[in-house]
Amino acid sequence: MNGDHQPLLRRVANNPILAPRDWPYPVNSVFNPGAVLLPDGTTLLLCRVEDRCGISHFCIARSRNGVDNWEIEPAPVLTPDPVNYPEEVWGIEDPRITFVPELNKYAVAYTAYSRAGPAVALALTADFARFERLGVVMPPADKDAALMPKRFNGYWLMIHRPITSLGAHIYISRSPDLIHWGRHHLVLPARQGAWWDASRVGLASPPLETPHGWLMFYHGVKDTPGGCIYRVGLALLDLNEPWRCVRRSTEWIFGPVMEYERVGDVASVVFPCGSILEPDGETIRVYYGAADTTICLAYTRLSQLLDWLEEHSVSSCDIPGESIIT
Ligand code: BMA
Repeated sequence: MNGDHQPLLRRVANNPILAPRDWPYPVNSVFNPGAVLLPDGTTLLLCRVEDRCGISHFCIARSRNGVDNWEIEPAPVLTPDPVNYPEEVWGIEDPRITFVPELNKYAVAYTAYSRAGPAVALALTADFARFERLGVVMPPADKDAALMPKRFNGYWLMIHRPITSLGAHIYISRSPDLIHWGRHHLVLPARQGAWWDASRVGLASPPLETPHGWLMFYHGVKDTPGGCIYRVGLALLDLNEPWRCVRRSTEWIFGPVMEYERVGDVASVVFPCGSILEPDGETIRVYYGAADTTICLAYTRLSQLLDWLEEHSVSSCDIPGESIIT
């Protein structure tokens, strides 16, 4: 399996780094965290925590080295608020964090879940203590979203994954004010047939800015008679026009092989929502949910990913001979 013969992502030995038993209050599972490196060097994970009713909220864990000695806050930091935000009645899930220098705030894009289905909601925070909710920004069914950290030609950009009658593909949309969104543009479609990413694709962690373009981890899903398999692939979006996909990996770079990735509430899932490029500009930490049960960490290197992508990609996001959407 690719990613195992020559692993691009290397798991830390103490995975899972965070598990339900570590939590200071009773929970079912902890997974799919957003991640950010704070100015003082602390790593902050905004963890998705599923309670023992099945409803998710967010809780913060902090660590000096991003690997161990996590300090978990004694109570949730953001819980569903169905009175004011009915779209959250069945929980809030899968936060993805972007620091936005223009606002001097972090933007947290997350899934708000209700009987209408999953929707994308956005909140702003300066301190991860108080959050300003902007409400639903992409109506159901939509998820797997992150805000790009700056404006392009005056417009904010949001990566997200609507489900339409044509399938579950990655889009970028534009907004003048973070509230009103339009000009929806297909960026990266699911492939077809037997491909590893044929059933659905979605953003993994928010893309990393490199001189060569925005490096994007994405998840791809394959439906099999034994259930879904969630794996991770790579794409490179144009630096100035990120709605243009420049390269897309043919193979996945990371898949569920360890027991903690194979066995859990949802089997065979690796699901990154946060990655951190360290100050050396080279080391990348990828935080991911394993089997919808625990939080794990893998390391990789930026130059290695870019070199690999050169050799293992198609130079557009379509596949020659397979027109997916016309
Ligand atoms: C996706 C999301 C993730 C979850 C994954 C596997 O659709 O809901 O939160 O980790 O499915 O169950």
